[in-house]
Amino acid sequence: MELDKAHSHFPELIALAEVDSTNKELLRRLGPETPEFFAVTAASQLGGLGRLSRNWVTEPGKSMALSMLLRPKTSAAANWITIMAGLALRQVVVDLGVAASIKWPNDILVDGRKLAGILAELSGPNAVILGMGLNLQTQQGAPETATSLSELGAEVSMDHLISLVATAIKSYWELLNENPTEAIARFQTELATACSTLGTEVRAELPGGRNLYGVARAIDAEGRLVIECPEPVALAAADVWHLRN
Ligand code: BT5
Repeated sequence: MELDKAHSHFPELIALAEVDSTNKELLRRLGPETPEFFAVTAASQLGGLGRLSRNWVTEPGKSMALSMLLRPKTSAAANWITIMAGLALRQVVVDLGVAASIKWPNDILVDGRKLAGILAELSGPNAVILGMGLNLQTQQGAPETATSLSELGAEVSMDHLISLVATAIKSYWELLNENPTEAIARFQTELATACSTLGTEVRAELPGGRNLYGVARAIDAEGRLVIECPEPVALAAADVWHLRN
C-alpha cells in the first residue's frame, strides 16, 4: 500500500499487508512507553474484530483498517472515545460528500447501511486502542447491509483517507482529552444532528439479551444512550435497532 502522506500523521504507523486484527497487533506491540497515536494499519485482516467478538470484513485494499493508541487523562475522556471517533469519522465522510449519520454507539450509516464501525478497547489504566474500519470499495464477503465510499460516489485513496481520519481524530481528541467538559457539551450539540438514533423509536438489546423498546432521547454526560421506556433508562452498552422515527 502506498501510504506516503499517512505516515506523516503518526509518531509511527506500522503498515502491514495482512494481519489477524490491527487492534490485536497494536496490543502485541504495546508497552508502557508507547506514544499516543502509535498506529497500525493493514491492507487485509484475516480476523478483523467487531464488538462482542463479532467479525469485521477487511478484504485486501478495499477497507481501511486503522488502530491507534489513545492515552485518556480522565475517565470522562475515556467514556467518550467511541462517540468522539464516530463524530470524527462522520465528519470525514461528510466532507467527502456523503451524507452519513451515527448509529449509537459505534456505527456510521448511510441510508441505513453500514459504512464504518468502531471498536475501542481499554488496554490499561491510560491506554485505549481505538480501531476503525471504513469501507472504500464493495467487498464480496461483507454483509448485504454494508456500503462503501465508492458505492456512494466518493473515490479516495487509502493514503488520503488515513490522512483525513488522522487529522479529524486528532482535533476531536485534543479537545476531549484536554477539556472534557467543553468537549462533551460541544459533542452533545453536534450529535443532535449527527446521530440518527436520537428521536428514533428503537429496540435495544442489552448485554444479557434482554430487549428494551422506547424512543432514544439523549446521550448523557457519560456517553450513555437515554431511552424513554417511558421512564428514562441510560444504557452504557447495547445493540440498537432503529425501528422508525
Ligand atoms: C463494529 O462492530 O462495527 C466494529 C468494527 C471495528 C473494525 C475495526 S477495523 C480496525 C480495527 N481492528 C479490528 O480488528 N477491528 C477494528 P459491531 O458493531 O459488532 O459490528 C459488527 C457487524 O458489522 C458484523 O456482525 C457484520 O454484520 C457487520 N460487518 C462486518 N464487516 C463489515 C464491513 N466491512 N462493513 C459493514 N458491515 C460489516
